[in-house]
Parts: sequence; structure tokens; C-alpha cells
Amino acid sequence: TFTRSVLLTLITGAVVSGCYSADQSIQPDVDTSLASTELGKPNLVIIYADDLGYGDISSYGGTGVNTPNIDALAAKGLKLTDSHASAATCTPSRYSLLTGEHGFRSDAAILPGDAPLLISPRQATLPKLLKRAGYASAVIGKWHLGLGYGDVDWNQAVKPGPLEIGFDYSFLLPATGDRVPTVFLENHHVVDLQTTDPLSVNYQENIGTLPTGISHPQLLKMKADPQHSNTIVNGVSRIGSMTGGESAYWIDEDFPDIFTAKAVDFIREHKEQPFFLFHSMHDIHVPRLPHKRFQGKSGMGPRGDAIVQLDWMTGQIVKELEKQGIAENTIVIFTSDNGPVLDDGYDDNAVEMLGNHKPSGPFRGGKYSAYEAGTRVPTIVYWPEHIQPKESDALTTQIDIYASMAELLRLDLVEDEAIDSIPQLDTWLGRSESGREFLVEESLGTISLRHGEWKYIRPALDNTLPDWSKNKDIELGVQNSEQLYKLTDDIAEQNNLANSHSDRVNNMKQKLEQIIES
Ligand code: NG6
Ligand code: CA
Repeated sequence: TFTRSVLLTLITGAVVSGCYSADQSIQPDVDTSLASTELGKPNLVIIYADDLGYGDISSYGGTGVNTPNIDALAAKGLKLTDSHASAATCTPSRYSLLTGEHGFRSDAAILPGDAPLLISPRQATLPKLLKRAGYASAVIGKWHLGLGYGDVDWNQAVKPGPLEIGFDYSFLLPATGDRVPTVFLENHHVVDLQTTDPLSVNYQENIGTLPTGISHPQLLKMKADPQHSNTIVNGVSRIGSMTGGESAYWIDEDFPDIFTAKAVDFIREHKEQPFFLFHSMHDIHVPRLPHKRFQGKSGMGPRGDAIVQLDWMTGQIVKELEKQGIAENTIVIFTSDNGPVLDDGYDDNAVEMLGNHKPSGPFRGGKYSAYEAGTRVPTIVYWPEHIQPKESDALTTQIDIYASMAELLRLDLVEDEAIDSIPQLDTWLGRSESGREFLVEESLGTISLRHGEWKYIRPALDNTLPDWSKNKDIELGVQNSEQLYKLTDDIAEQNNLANSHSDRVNNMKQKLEQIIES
């Protein structure tokens, strides 16, 4: 149940439950009845941007930056305009994408960089589902779903992780760019680590002698807030303390080339069999440190330049699919894990250089927020063979990718598998406009429900909200009383209709409770 402790966890991100429920254990049969279906077995590539807002790309109204590669997908594919990440923060969104379950069912919250793996190796996952149809799977880029059993020894095999929950290959940034350890993890091992210089990480206290943002501010490329002022690597202070393992430290500016090369390798090696590539971008999360060739390319500073970089990375993947002759038979889903944020801890001029660009599009709020911009994100489905160019305002959510892929591949979901995922294949292929009747949006400190054009935001169960949300102009949308908005008349959620529509409030509240308790 969605208890007070869960809420506190969502708010602070401090408690890590890592709890696995035993009854999620499944042993599905391999489906051998998969004669070639009408749609065959397309490859699936999910390009998952980080913190990219609804209005951050040109085809969704972004004015401060050009995104020709992403726009080409939108022009030739299905452009969804009411499509949602499952949550307004990273970890629960990723959890839902990969498990088909709401994050609150496992207390999913923003995880520290040393958190245990949040998804149980016994749990059903999207890569495991696809394996039943013969797919190979890889995750490349940001993980942020925890690793090991907590208190990870980075000098040994780090597991369980992606390989234990169904991926065949992983090349990860373990948590986020702003959290230690600042090293790549390939399958079970930290890349380029030397045994003579062991790596240690600590989120409770400072360890080692590396300079920090507090002790050596003169070493910084960007000033940071107190939470981001610990160990300095590559001129950037991070959250958490780290010592040793220096040969393994990443250079942030190299991310686009390294991750692209790994993704291209995986595509080349698997072009003969169906595959799933979860290309989990670091951009445009903080710290924003685009490669030199993208610096100054947007006129909006590092945040805009990171969007240009993200667009380039997207183009590289599509080009490679074309080069290998498999673009026609590959579903590319381009979307984001949560809404936009300007100041998320580093002084990179995102606010000052914004100009008229509107990261949230016409919507209220942004990352962390219960208002629409928290979860409503650009979502494009590109599949040349089967999707006609189209725009659709069907209500959709990333949590349904799981059951929709099962529908496409004619795989039955077993009991307890992806319990919150609803098959929506026709909608995701642009063949139907009906979409979801109800849709849950998780956010920092509360939870909301969409019912068609209506949006209900549950009141706060607790008043302990983070201080940084106030001084960074982040609107969480958490209030002590009910909120109800009618989006068709009020897209920016300005007129709270809860008082004049108490029946609707009660119905939606009840429905939300029902979903939470189910
Ligand atoms: C927050 C961090 C923020 C970012 C976020 C995770 C502070 C004050 N803020 O706790 O900088 O790292 O976690 O972002 O520490 S997410 O996209 O991965 O959810
Ligand atoms: Ca994010």
C-alpha cells in the first residue's frame, strides 16, 4: 500500500528498501507457437532521454534549439501528444518501463549511487518477456535502478544487476552523472579498474583525500549546490564520496561517443536476430557537459547544447539501423524519463540563457512535479514498415510498452506479470486513438490520476517536502487539499475545480485508491 513511509521515501529518496516480494517469482514457458505473425518480430530500440521536457525539441514546439534527427522521426512516425512517463523522476519511471508495475509497489524513489538493485532477479521484466520470443537485449547508458545487494564492492563482480534481470549485455553509468562512482560498469565489472588502486564509495561520510567542492572550489568548472559538492572528478563535484579507482574515472564530455559506439556495436552484432536495445541517454541530466563539438551550438548554454548532442546521438542510431538494412523492421521509441528542470544543482546558466524556449511546453510544472509537465513528455514511435506518419492525442503511458510488446509478439502474460501494464498495441502503432481510460502519474510527494481530460491530484499525506524545491523554482504541485483540473479548458492547470465537482473528486479518489491497493 501507498503508506506514509512510501511517501517519505518518494520525498527524500533516502530510504532504500530494495524489497523483493517472493510471490513475484515466475517461470514462464518459452513460447514455441510463435509462427510468423502479421507484424513479425521487429527489433525494439528505446531511446530514453533524461529530463527532456515536452517543449524541449523543435517538433514539440521548442524554439531554442534545432533537433533535426528527432524531428525526422516525429515527421515520419507516430507523434504522441498526451504520452507519459510513469513518474516525474527517474528511478520509478525506469522501474515501470522495465517491469510494467507502478514504482510505488516497490517503494521506488530516486536512489543513491550505492543502492541495492530495485528489481528482483525473480521479477518479470521486459527483456525477459522478449527473451521468450528469442530476443537479445542490451542496456547502454544510465541505469539508476540500484546494483548488487547494497554496500557494493566495486572491485569485485557487481551483481545482481541488468544481466540478472534479463539483459544479455550492459554498459552502464551506474546511477547518474552527478553521483559517484564516476566509472563505467560493463556487465559485472568496472571498466579499466586496477587492482592496485581499489575503488570505494560512501554516501554516509567523506572518505579518502580527493578534493571536494567544499575544500577546493577553485578546481570546479561549474559551481554546485551543497548536495552536489562532494568528490570532484573531471572538474565537477558530485553527490557522494569516492576514493581510489582513478584509472576508471570517466570524462563526461566523452559520453556521447562512448555510448554511441557501444550501441552501434550491439546493433551490428545482433542484426541477424531480433533484439531490444534500451539506449538510456545521460542527456540532458546534470551535470551538462556536452562534447566540445556541441558546445555553443544551441545559443542556450550547456542545457541546449546537451539537447543538440542528444539529437546527434539519436541520429547515429537511426543511421546505423539504416546502414545495416534493418530500419524498416525496427520499432524506435524516442521518449524521456520525466519532465524538464533548469537548475538541478549546478550553475550552468540554464535559467539565464533560456530566452523564449519553454521546456515544459504549454504545461505546468516540470521534473518532480504532480502537474502535467512532470510526466507528459515527447514520445515518438517510428517503425517505417508499419507506422504511417501521424499525430495522436491518445492518453498513453510508458508502463504499457510491456503488455503492448507481449500483444505484438502474441505472448501471454503470466499471473503477477506486469500487473499495471495494459496492452495498447493499436494505439502505440497509430491504428487507434482511444488510449487509456485511466492513467496514474507518480511524482515527488504525491500521486495523481488522469481520467480522460480530467486530472486529480491527491493531497499531501505529509508536509515534509525538500527545501531545494523552493529555492530552485521547482513546483512540486503538492497541496494539502484535493486538486482537480479539466485539461481541455485549462491545459496549464490553473483553475482548481475540486470544490465545485466533489462527486468527480470522490470518484477519481476512489479509483486511485483502488489502483494503489490492487
Ligand atoms: C536529486 C538531485 C538532482 C538529481 C535527481 C535525480 C539534489 C538536491 N538533487 O536528488 O540533482 O540528481 O536527484 O534525477 O541532490 S533523476 O532524473 O535521476 O531522477
Ligand atoms: Ca530523469
